[in-house]
Amino acid sequence: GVSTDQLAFFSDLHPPSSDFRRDVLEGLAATPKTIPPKYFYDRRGSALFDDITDTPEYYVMRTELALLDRISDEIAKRAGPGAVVIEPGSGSSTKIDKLLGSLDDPAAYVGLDISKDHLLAACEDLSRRWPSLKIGAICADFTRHVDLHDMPIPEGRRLVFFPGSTIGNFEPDEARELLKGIRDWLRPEDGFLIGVDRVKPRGVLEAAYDDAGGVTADFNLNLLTRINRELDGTIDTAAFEHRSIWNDAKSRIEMHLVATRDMDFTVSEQAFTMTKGETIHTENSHKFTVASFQALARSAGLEPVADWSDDDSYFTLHWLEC
Ligand code: AVJ
Repeated sequence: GVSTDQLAFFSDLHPPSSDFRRDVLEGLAATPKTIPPKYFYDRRGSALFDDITDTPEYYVMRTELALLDRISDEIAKRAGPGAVVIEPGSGSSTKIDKLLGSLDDPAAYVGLDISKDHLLAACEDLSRRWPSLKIGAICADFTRHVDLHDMPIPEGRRLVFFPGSTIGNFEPDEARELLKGIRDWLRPEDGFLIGVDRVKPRGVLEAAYDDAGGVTADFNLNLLTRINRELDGTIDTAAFEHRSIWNDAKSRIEMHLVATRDMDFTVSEQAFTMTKGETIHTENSHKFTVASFQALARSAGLEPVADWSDDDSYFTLHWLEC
């Protein structure tokens, strides 16, 4: 494992680890069949996600990065000197480096993640790139309420950073609970910067989740390969097709794996049947308008204070306060 020596603190709340086998067996037994998107990210899935961000159709990552560059002065002004950056789901080094590089002498970084290994590796990398920064780590499930009151968070104005439109992966009720949990970390002077992908023409969205090079298709289909490998599955992956579809009523892109013929398979010795055209629903990516996201934030007790968008109105960074 990774050492915790160079960290200012490490708090392990021992979050119950998710159970791939149980979730897949339950999801395949349900109607309609569904598997949570968090299981995309095995080694190959994580590499494929990185490749997705390089496709011409997937505008999300590059739009947010360009926006972060454009508004760096405003972020620095709002955060003030000596900020303590808190990142739930400590993720992309490119984004956190950009944010830290924009700020006026940031004092500390606190990462939170459900995976201890991922968290410690990310914090260790960060400490190598930002040697003078105080770095703390909290192993916890931030989709549940995480109480920071008794934790040794360094003094200073807090800036919670939640980029990437990860919020879009949650159902509205779950998203509200998550935001409420983050609200509880904030004091009146603190800020919360969150990246949110916007509603836009359906063709743009469907292409972003079904690129012509087939990278997103591979990413989606890799879930079946993972099931076969890790759960002793007999799924004929060649008999499935990737589909991305805009659900207007729910304002979300859905990804599915479509069975192209009737079939039987087993996973961990449990038998399943699918009929031609039946799908396994693997991801929802909710999209917001500025107003619909502000309404969600308000319903979680957060106050929208500022927002910035790219010139195409594809993506918005919202600054919220408690
Ligand atoms: C990582 C959840 C933000 O929804 O855009 C990208 C995941 N799935 N292409 C998104 C994803 C397919 C991504 N998030």
